[in-house]
Amino acid sequence: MLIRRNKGWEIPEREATPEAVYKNRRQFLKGIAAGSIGASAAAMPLGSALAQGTSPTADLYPVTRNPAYTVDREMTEKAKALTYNNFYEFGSHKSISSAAQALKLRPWTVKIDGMVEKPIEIDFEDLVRKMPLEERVYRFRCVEAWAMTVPWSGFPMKALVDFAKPLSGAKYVEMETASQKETMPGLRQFWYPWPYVEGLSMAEATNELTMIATGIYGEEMPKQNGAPLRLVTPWKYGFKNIKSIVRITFTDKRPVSFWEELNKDEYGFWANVNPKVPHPRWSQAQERLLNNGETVPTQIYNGYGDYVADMYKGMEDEKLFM
Ligand SMILES: Nc1nc2c(c(=O)[nH]1)N[C@H]1C(S)=C(S)[C@@H](COP(=O)(O)O)O[C@H]1N2
Ligand SMILES: [Mo]
Repeated sequence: MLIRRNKGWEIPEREATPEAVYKNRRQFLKGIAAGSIGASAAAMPLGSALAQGTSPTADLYPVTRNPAYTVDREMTEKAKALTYNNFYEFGSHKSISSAAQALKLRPWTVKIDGMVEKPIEIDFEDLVRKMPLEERVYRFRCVEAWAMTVPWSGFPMKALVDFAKPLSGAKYVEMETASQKETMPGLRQFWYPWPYVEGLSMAEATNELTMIATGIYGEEMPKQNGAPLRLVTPWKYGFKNIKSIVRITFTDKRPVSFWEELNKDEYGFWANVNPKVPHPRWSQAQERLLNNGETVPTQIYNGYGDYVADMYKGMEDEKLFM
């Protein structure tokens, strides 16, 4: 069996690893997990948590790419997406990837509560094994005007909503990040409204684009990118994409997001990408690609209008774009 060792993410999307190679690689990984191949850790193709023998869910990756969600943009180099991060719990700068390694991932319980038939607490491992995992390549746009293109592994949030069985009166989903005082130095910055929370309308949460990501670049989610599960809403500014979720609450009241609480004039609830609506302190007309520093025009809804614009019909009085 031929294993391609080069990393698909470092070449343009059109040349990236085809599905068949993925599947083979997955078999190969299963072989390693079962101890049937005498490979040393150094020879393993992904340098993943599995290679370190630490994670009980590493066997799930890589997952098959869904070809319906690809973009005409160069994939961001893995090393860049994994070392230029935003995760205020670990520091208010972009170089938090090593600090974030302190995040404690086991046990990881997700609480599903509020307006649901039956509130539950479920272990992350049990949850992820129930969900339909796939890979999707999405653009990602931070409100600070940098952008990347990455392959997320995960499942449609709709699958989780179906699993949670919300009551018909539920209008929003609120999500909350873990608060680990021992591992997260940012929590001592008391002027922030911890824990980090975010919210979506039910229509947004069940939109086909909305993902709960549990991996990236064919591996389990690295801690700095929001392990073990984080939200991905590619048509919204990055801050909506809440990391390291421990609680999902269905409610009839609109949640107040972390950044909205801090400064609602700069960071609104809807936060849909729009080149024509500037941030009060900078333009949103263009964005800088993390990959090569190139500056390109920003697209309305980050290029995903066909999937999402209908949800906002009749909501023109809302501040949909900041
Ligand atoms: N809990 C939590 N989630 C968060 C953040 C954060 O500080 N804390 N930052 C957000 C912002 S502003 C961005 S741009 C993305 C960055 O995700 P990345 O580091 O995987 O690129 O995470 C979002 N999710
Ligand atoms: Mo961001």
